[in-house]
Amino acid sequence: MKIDVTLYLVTNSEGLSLSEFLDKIAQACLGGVTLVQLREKEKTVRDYLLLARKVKEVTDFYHIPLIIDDRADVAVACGAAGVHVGQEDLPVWAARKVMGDGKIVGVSAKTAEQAVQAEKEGADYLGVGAIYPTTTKVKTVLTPVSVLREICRSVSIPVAAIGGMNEKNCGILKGCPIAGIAAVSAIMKADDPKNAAARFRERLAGLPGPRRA
Ligand code: TZP
Ligand code: MG
Repeated sequence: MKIDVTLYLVTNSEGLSLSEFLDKIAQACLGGVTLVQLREKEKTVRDYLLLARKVKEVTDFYHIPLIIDDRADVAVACGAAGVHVGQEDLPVWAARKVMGDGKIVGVSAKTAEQAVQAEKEGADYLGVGAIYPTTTKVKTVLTPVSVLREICRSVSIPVAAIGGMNEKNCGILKGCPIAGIAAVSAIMKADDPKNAAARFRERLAGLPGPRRA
């Protein structure tokens, strides 16, 4: 399955009404994000599914694939394009079994060993970070750019860098063979997410490592 992680929006609905949240996602799609992940840590699984169905209407409208964080069951139930799992979630092989072969399984990896293992088990892409400190609620530690490079060299699936990334600091990854960048705050907290995503895309176009989208 072809996956474009060039500019990967990871959502955060905190502090937003439902309509504000859906509108931010729609604006980000208009601005040029290539993939959207619904990421909710506080909701019941039932509310997560309800929200996923609403978000999917938006992403479908813009023909952008939707990935569900953590929960393969929610991903299947809402008809999402895939699921994203971390090192403490369903193992990759199990997520693949639930999702089926035609769907996307993304994985968070912090070391080359985890990356290689994830690829072996059937991951379609990797999220690697946090590259910079982040204000988004997440259990993570910083990943040096040297490790990001090592991970990119160790696998043949696309790698997206995540964590504190924005249009101004993404230059640090110039020449690094990532396939793209994932961001929460840089887009979700922008007053104009369409413009934020569009500017980010422009900066990324000037950053080519050997990209593997
Ligand atoms: N995984 C590693 S850092 C992070 C996740 C989900 C959060 C990134 O959020 P932001 O706001 O783009 O720093
Ligand atoms: Mg997770």
